[in-house]
Amino acid sequence: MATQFPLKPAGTPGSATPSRPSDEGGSVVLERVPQKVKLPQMHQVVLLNDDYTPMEFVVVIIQEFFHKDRETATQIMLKIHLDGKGVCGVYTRDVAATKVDQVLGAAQQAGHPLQCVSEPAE
Ligand code: TYC
Repeated sequence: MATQFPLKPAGTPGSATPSRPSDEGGSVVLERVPQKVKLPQMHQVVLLNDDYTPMEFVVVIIQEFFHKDRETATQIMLKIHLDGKGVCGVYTRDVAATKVDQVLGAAQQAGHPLQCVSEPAE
């Protein structure tokens, strides 16, 4: 879809203003066109609890991939440990999918069964 510039000459197709005769010195009246952009659907990246992945590994993962400080990462890890799952961050769909891939790759490389999913937020 083509991007609509917010201002366009009055009298052009779609405009509420009628066109005017062209003998007025060549001036062009611009009118504001309401933008019809929607914010993208956001996706939350969720880590799942398991009985084997070390707590320290999960804290480092949350720090590394979700840019949380150590204290916040520890709180999120403990929430996951107690509740079974927890949100580590909210992103556009592609960024969330990349985070999931990064977490699963790091967990697999380290030999831990840590699971990570993304889901639409709200
Ligand atoms: N339950 C794990 C343990 O006791 C720790 C853990 C926390 C694992 C969060 C996964 O997403 C997780 N070692």
